[in-house]
Amino acid sequence: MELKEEFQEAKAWVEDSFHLNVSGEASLFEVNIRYIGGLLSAFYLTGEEVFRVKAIQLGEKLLPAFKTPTGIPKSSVNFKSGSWGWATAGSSSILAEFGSLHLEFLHLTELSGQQVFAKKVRNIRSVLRNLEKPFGLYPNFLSPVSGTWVQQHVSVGGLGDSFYEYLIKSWLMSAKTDVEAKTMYYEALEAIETYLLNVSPGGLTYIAEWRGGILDHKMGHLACFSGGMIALGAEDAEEEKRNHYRELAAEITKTCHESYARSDTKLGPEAFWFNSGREAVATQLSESYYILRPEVVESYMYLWRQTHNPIYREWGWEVVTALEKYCRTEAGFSGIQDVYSVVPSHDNKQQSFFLAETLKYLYLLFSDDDVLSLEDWVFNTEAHPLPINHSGSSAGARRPR
Ligand code: DMJ
Repeated sequence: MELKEEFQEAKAWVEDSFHLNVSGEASLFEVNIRYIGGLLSAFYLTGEEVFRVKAIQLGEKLLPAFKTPTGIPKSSVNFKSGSWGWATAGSSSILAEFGSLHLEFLHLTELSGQQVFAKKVRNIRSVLRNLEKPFGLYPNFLSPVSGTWVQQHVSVGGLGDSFYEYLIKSWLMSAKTDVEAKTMYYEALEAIETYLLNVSPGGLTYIAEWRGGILDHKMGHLACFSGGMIALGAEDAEEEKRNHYRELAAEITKTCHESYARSDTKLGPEAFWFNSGREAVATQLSESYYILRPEVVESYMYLWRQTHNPIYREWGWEVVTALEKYCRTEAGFSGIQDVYSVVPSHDNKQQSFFLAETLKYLYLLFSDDDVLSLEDWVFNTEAHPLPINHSGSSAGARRPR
């Protein structure tokens, strides 16, 4: 983006002020997708050694979280003491968290020569592969001690989401050699389609949440990344399913657009329902907020690159206009508490994924296809680009040009 001065400033901060010997609990997942992902991208895009070194040091800090009987990591780790603990889910580990390490950890092995990172994520893969799955579905909670599912809650939104994303992206990042990831992705998608996919009376396609066989007819904003994921994966599906997946991706993305279009601000709520005659709208204030999330524009970007249908740029522009109107503040951009009110009540937070993802996907939506081409890059779940392995090495890394 030619933001060279800002880049130099950020690099100086990483060099001088990004200290890792700090006390306090850090989330394995968030540190991985936001910090390690960001550092890896910065290294691949610039070749600056400091980013490679920091990414590896940070990766080493996370390793104590894997000291469990199954090797399924716990959710948090203390950088200073190296102790590790439980996170929000009581005694379980969360599918989207331990299932979204694969891309970054393979790159850590590639860039450090240490096999330990790759070994950790390959073990997670094999534990998951070998587990009995209810109807082929992956529940969101797993005990890292016994290696058994803790609850039967399945979701393509929060708690599950990026696990599915990392399967298809592992296949793509390996230059289509990681057949296991591909197989697991299409099997999981098929189960999701069979048990979670629905069409509303008004004709909107959505992915519900599953609780031991009972459906919650709602979709979280987070689940809206799935339009983009299904589009991305459509091209490598069996030939007779490709068109079907392209259409499914477009339908889900259309539904997510509806959740924006049906609000007064033209920004979408945190969750929207399909019940009691209501479609694609939040049903209570506690789920009516928008915190600058990226998933909907992420799908517009993938669908645009796949189809070049101008509707996706039009929809993206609606978001730009609404962000300017309702989220811009003197100091930056802020989330809003109610997308159904045109008098914005700001939450006073600019989430880091706004720059990393929301603005990046919007930028890419309006760029030529060869800017971070999908032939050469996969985006981690925080939209940090990682190179596709065209060289056949273990992770897929290519030295920066
Ligand atoms: C991001 O941190 C990542 O995309 C994550 O996978 C879930 N969603 C948030 C932003 O909404």
